[in-house]
Amino acid sequence: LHNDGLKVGILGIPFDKGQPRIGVGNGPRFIRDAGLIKRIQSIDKNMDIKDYGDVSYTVSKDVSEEVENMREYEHMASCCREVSKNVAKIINDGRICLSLGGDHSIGLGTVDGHIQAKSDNIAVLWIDAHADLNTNKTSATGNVHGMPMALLAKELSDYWPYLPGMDWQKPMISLRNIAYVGLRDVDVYERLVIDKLGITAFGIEDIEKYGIHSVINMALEKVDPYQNRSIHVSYDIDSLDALEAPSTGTAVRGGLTLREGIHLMEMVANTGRLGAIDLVEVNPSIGSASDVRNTVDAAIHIIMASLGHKRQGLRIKKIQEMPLQ
Ligand code: EXY
Ligand code: MN
Ligand code: MN
Ligand code: MN
Repeated sequence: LHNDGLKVGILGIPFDKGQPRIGVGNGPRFIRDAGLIKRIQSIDKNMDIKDYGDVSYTVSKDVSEEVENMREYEHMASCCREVSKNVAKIINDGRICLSLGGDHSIGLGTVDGHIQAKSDNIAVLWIDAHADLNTNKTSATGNVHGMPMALLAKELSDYWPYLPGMDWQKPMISLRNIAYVGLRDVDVYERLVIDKLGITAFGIEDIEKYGIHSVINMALEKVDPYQNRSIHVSYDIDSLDALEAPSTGTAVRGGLTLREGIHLMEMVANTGRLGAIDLVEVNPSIGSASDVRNTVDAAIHIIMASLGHKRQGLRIKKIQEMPLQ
């Protein structure tokens, strides 16, 4: 079979302090132990896959101040700084960066690293039941996994207080280059910001109305109109229906089917411009053993679709490649 030259770098981010439930830090281990690398390799034996291991961090002194209504702020800020460096390095190594969460607060670091490596020229698809668009002023929970989009958005930078130890996090992304897909649990201030700033947002009712295929075409058209940006897919497993992916901290019924999740990733893969994927919020401490198996397996299907797995089977290009002669 042909070698399309795909190079992939895997980064584990066992971070769980962006939300209150234990277990989500074990996401990377469970996803790897379910045979992630073997299954990705099965897509194409010539694919070049490198596992960069897990990110570790220490809370440095310059981040030790507390920020109002941001739980474990200093951990998130310190971890994301390391995440950003690692993601930038993997992309600069010429690889698609696959980050395994961890809770979604790590999206601040992964998107930042991608921005650094591609000098701003990226587009983000945030696939999620939630908008993750609260500031510390609007959040009802203080959980920082509900805030990464608001931290990344250029247009919201005036709505934050000084954030100690976050000076690395620059430049930021314009909301013009992000689109949401799968929203169905949006807080009142998040809705206000989406409407006021005109953020491209496809809720689950839009998927109902237009179908996932048109929704992704519309989303890509908006965030990457000239088809020249490096695409970042930040995939929160809770975008899937709670029956498909039960082992996650903020599950919401009535979500995407796995088929829709796979199809949207196949579409992104077909652009040839995928630069980074995050797969976050898999929590192996929630639900039964079979819930965990189903959730981890769903995550791996989503990842495989993004890296070129074809449900129809791979088409052999040249007759000389036929093994049966
Ligand atoms: N909007 C709620 C909050 O800010 O606490 C819930 C956020 C859940 C965020 C998750 C995983 O995508
Ligand atoms: Mn603390
Ligand atoms: Mn999220
Ligand atoms: Mn979510």
